[in-house]
Amino acid sequence: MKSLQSWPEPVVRVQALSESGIRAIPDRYVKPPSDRPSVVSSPMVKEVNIPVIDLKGLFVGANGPSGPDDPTLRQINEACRDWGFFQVVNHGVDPKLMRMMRESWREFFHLPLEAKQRYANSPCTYEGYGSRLGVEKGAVLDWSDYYFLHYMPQCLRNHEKWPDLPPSCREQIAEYSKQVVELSGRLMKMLSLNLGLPEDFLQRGFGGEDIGACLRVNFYPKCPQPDLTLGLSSHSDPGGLTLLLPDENVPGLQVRRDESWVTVNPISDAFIVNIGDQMQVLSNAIYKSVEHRVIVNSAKERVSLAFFYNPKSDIPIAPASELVTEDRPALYPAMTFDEYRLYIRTKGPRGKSQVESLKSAR
Ligand SMILES: O=C(O)CCC(=O)C(=O)O
Repeated sequence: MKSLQSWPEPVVRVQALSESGIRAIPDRYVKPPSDRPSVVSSPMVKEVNIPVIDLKGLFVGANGPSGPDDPTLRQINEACRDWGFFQVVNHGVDPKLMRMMRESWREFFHLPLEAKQRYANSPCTYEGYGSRLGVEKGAVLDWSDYYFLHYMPQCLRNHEKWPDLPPSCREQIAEYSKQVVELSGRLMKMLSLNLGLPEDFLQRGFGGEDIGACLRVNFYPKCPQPDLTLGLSSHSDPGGLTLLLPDENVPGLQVRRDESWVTVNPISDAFIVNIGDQMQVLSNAIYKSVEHRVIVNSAKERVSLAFFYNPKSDIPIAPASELVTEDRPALYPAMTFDEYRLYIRTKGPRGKSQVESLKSAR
């Protein structure tokens, strides 16, 4: 696609803007009033947290769930159906590695600009160091920079496109991604069982072993006018499952709950798991992806690592026939993930408009 060859305007690094000491953010980052986070102080925002689920009995030194009535499976089931978001603790990924990864990436973003520019990305693949999602000229932008890289499929894994600084970064990415892929695979089994399907069902639906997996590290610099902008606009994740390692000390992620936004309170060494659009399609909307966004603040920068576990990109994803009945016909047409993600790559984050438009098109 021609429009995805290059950025429509010169790229401005948000971190550089923030560090320049400006007192007012440029107009390009000012959101329309309805999208601003000022509702934070309204009574609409509930003081609740997304469910926190302890996977200890399920994964670590255990043989797996005891059966469909397993209490942990039940908690996962309720969280998927009710929230589309939950936090997991005792998940089997090394907490020390998680902390080291986050700190290495923080170090990366604090390297001199020239060191990061070597990895500057283009909208063609989005791989590398970037500062915007979407290629629409004149779009209102988000207050964040990021780094995007592929881990799977194996043919897209290119260590040269991963930062070589700090020196341990590449090694950590490889080990972290391996462990997070394992955890994602286990969660896929739990979700399959909870849909009343064989445990390998969703994995097979995603194309088997050589699925897609990529990492986006988000860096949200301090912002002099946080009430006027967002670190990341409201969106649902286009892929399958997302495992987010948030900044432990700086909340920022907000999850849509009916008409309000719930600010997630991150738990130490936990992952925040959420359902993506492809899982919504495959499960025929039994599981739903949920809109989320990120707010920023003037006192602290924030780093988060979003690991996306996606279907193989060139196979059609459609509602599983096992989940289609007379009462619940297939809600979505088949589409490959490559076709599907062109939307967000072109338009940038836009709430749940894409998956909803597929439904209404029928
Ligand atoms: O930074 C966060 O907490 C959320 C990031 C996110 O939603 C994303 O990368 O898609």
